[in-house]
Amino acid sequence: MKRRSFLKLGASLSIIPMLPGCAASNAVEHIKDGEVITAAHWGTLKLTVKDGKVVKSEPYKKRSEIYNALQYYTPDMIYKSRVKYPYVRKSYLENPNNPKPELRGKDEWVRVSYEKAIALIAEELKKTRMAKKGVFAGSYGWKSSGNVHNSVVLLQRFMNLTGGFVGGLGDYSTGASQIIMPHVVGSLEVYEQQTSWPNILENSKIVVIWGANPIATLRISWTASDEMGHHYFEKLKQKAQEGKIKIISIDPQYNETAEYLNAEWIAPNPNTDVAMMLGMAHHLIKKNKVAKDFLEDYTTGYEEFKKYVLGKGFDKVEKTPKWASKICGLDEKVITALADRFYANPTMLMSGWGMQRAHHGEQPHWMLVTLACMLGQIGTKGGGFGLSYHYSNGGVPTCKGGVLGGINASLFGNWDKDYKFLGASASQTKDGGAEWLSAATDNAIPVARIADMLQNPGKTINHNGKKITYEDIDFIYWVGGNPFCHHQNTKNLVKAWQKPRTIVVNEIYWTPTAKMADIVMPATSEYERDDITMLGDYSNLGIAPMKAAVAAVGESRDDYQIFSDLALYYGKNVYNAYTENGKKPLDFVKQFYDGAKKQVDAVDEVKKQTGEMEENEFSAPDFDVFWKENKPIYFESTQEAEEFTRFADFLEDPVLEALGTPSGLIEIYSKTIEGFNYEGCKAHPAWLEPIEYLGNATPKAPFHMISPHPTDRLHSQLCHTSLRDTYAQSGHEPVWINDQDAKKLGIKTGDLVRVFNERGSVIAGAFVTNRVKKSVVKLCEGGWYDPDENGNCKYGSANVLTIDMPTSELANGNISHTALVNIEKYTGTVPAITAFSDPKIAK
Ligand code: PGD
Repeated sequence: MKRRSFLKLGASLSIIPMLPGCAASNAVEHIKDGEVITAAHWGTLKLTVKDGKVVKSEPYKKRSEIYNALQYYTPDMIYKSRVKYPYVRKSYLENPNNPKPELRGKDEWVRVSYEKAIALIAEELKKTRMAKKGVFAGSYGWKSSGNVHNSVVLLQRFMNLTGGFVGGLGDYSTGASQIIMPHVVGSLEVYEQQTSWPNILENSKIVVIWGANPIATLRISWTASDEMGHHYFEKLKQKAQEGKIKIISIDPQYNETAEYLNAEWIAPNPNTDVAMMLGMAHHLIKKNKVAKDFLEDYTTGYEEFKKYVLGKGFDKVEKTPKWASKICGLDEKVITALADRFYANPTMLMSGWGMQRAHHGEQPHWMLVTLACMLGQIGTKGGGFGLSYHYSNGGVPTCKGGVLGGINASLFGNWDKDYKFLGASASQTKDGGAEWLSAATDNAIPVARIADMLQNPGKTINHNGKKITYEDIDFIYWVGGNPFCHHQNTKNLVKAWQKPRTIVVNEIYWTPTAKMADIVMPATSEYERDDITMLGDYSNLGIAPMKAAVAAVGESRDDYQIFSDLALYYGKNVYNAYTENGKKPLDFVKQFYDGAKKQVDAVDEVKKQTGEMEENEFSAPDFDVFWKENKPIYFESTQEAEEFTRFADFLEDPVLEALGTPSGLIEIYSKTIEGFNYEGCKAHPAWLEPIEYLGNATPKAPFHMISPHPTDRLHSQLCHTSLRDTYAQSGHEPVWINDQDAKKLGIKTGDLVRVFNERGSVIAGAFVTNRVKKSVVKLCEGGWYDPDENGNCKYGSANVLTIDMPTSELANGNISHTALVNIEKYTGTVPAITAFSDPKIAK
């Protein structure tokens, strides 16, 4: 990062005194008794409030019969495991210059006043910058719903105003696919609207759910789930029952979705889907069942790929179904029959993202697209591929209404006029921002390389054709995320985490990450503050108010308040810039609503002109009425959205509707990637052996562990609630073990087991089932890390066992589904689980 500008700023800051007004209370209007309608990632909720406390939580206006357990635990989300006051780790408080980082997670905590905590954070941040050390505020995480209290953006808005930060690139969800797909089809695909559900229901004959569990994952949305995805899966089930659509689940586990849909189950070994697809491709070539016209008109590089499949490629191996069978563990006939059925029927290949969270995770979706090209159905109403049917209700027709704005990390106003005090001028950068703003972004790292960066300052890595050099990070500020649950190889992260001098976390709960900080600021939950959110991501179904239901718990403060107070410490002008001259959260709520209302009014106007709506009708009331009524407003989809077919325009005219790839076509062979000359990603999709999988398993680690998203949590969120009692086995995170494997190991459901490998071990509760393939175990991600004295986990957090390595030099995604483990019955003394209790607080 270039230091000149913020050094100048830092120097000027040291003379700014603390200003009065800091730590204004978090007062917010709320009712004492009654009902409040609000929304969370897991849907629209009706909360019952009695004597100023939330006593009941249930769904509001369900759009699907499918049960969503997450909607019933709001009281626990408000009152359990809370960080109620600001705390500083004892050794850090004693001497921030020699804070004994090895005691993170072990030290006692000291309660301090809010004002003291604000001053300490601000001073130590200044000190870090003066010393020319790096500040990391990439702060990855799913935070809470709400367009104002977006904690990650609020943090970055503050950092941008006070000296910049090292950020994160991409995400843990789709790290590999979001980089490879633009090379292949010119768009992200993982976050694009899908061919509409009405089209699928009408035109598909086979729906393949390939490594996805939408009945579980559609319980949540990035904004707030509208449950319309579940609604369409109900319709899909109906079609299957009528015998009109065949549903196939390709997955090492027979998941909730397969069970719900009574799907045919094909269970390849984990991480071997590419080999399986290559076997299918070989069969299609040999049987001359290839859509030649499609390949010729819409793709480039097929001939190179064909050579590879037929054994004339870089590895000289012919990818016969027999070859594939040995790797993926499926019978040759299963592979060839699937290929035949897909070729003969309109087939929609709906893929999840788990398969790309694996070593060489760039390959599975590239290969899936290639297979779909060979079948020639891309752009048709019932065929092709889709990478987002399991996420945020992809495929649900988009409604026409308004879209809410949100708080942003960049700054408002006129640069030269409003931000001169920051010591940079608009002319310094092309986009009107300060030099250090661009520099911070330039130095961003692929999110999952966090531990690598902390441990190796100055190291240069390859990333999608570029070079990135790691900063020397000495200050981390994390909000809205839980890296001690989400990042791979937790014990290595514990080591890496000892490198910086200062770590600050704003948290609602005493999560494993909060416990690993130096300073913890108590954040309000979404039920204690005013906010607003969209309903449904792709569907744009409506807008929900998120009105505070209760007062802030303890001395917790909104992240907005915390960062406003930090900004004030830096000076009145910084505060004014941060708060846009003193705006309160409700001012932003109104501003975002009013912006959306203008768009809704314009849609209404057209309807009035065409007679679809009466002159005196309106879809969006004035803000005061909307807020007082405390009810969501809903929009309607259009005929066009109902009929939407992804890639239909491209199919119609590949020249005028060319894709955003260098050739304008689907790139089965990418010259761009060829030019990168990476070991881990060739110029066409290929089988590249994972570092760990059943094909190289040893007696020391004979099982492949998959760690998918949990059904009854959102990652680590809700793990501390009593919902856990409904799925835990003997109080621990459940691990699924195949019944034949369990028999050999003498393990029964409810037994405590030790799951382990060279990276660490966890105690989990066995769930014995025939719904997971032999030699595979399933331990869902997101269980709270509960370290014993050796850093092993007493509760069952999957990432203690996973590998912290990039997918390849192309995308640097995480490889959480590539891990071999061993498992045995636990016979030792069972340590008490402390993950959900408060840490040691000094008296
Ligand atoms: P969450 O549990 O949602 O997980 O990782 P992520 O960190 O997003 O964490 C959000 C945290 O934010 C919680 O601790 C919550 O209390 C806090 N929070 C919520 N609202 C607020 C707020 O308003 N203010 C503040 N200050 N804090 C708040 C998820 C990540 O895990 C993701 S997205 C994926 S896709 C990955 N998936 C896997 C996987 O499949 N397998 C494994 N093994 N590992 C994974 N890790 C990744």
